[in-house]
Amino acid sequence: MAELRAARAERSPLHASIGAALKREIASGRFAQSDVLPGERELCEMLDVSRTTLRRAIAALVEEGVLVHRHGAGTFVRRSPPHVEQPLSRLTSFTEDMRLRGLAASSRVIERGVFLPTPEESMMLDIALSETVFRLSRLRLADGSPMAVERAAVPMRFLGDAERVGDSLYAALEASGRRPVRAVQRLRAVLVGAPEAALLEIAEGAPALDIHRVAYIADGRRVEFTRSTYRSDTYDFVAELTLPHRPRREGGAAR
Ligand code: 16G
Repeated sequence: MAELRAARAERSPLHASIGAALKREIASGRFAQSDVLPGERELCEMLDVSRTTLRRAIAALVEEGVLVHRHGAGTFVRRSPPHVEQPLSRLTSFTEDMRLRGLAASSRVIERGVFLPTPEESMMLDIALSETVFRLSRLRLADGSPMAVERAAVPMRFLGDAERVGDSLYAALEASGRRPVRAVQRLRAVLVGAPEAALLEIAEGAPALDIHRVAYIADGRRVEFTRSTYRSDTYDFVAELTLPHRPRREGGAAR
């Protein structure tokens, strides 16, 4: 902390010097063990600064993305999330994808239950508005870092019992013999709104990938409609492209 105190002697505005010194401490791994910053009072004492100066320094670091406020839990050092390359041609689940990469998948449930479908869900799943769906909205994390917000809907008739859904939706579908075998996915770039930004721990208005997946079981019925928002700095979606088959013209080479 000697360095932090020395920051006071620097000539730039005090909160900026304190912010820069805090950044150096973070980079040196000082707070890495718990990831949580000490409380305001402790930091003020350590740095010998007022709460106002400390708050300004911390607010600037939150704005920069170095620190993150978690409601009711404190201010954390933002760990850089894992970066993942995801082939677009494989129909795998989040849990499987993370396991394959040696990362621990976890979820924070935002909404879970059996509901009547929204008009969009009924249309995308090709079911009547009177048929119930199991809706599961989750923040998906890899090694504790937020990667995506996923809002899935599955017609109840394919699940039987919603209680059977544990950590993995695809594992539950597999267990009921209804694992999707094919899916159509649409990706587009979006700017995240405040609620998703807070969950993903990125700034409001930051770019993200919006993905809609409609998945089918072997007999062609739709089993899943999921809308996801993926952080743009965590995923590279990779697609393999091949030249379409072109019939040769009679007596000559294909154009
Ligand atoms: C993937 C799928 C999502 C599916 C989830 C199941 C994309 C864009 N999305 O994240 O549609 O619901 O896996 O994961 O790939 P789980 O079995 O771990 O719950």
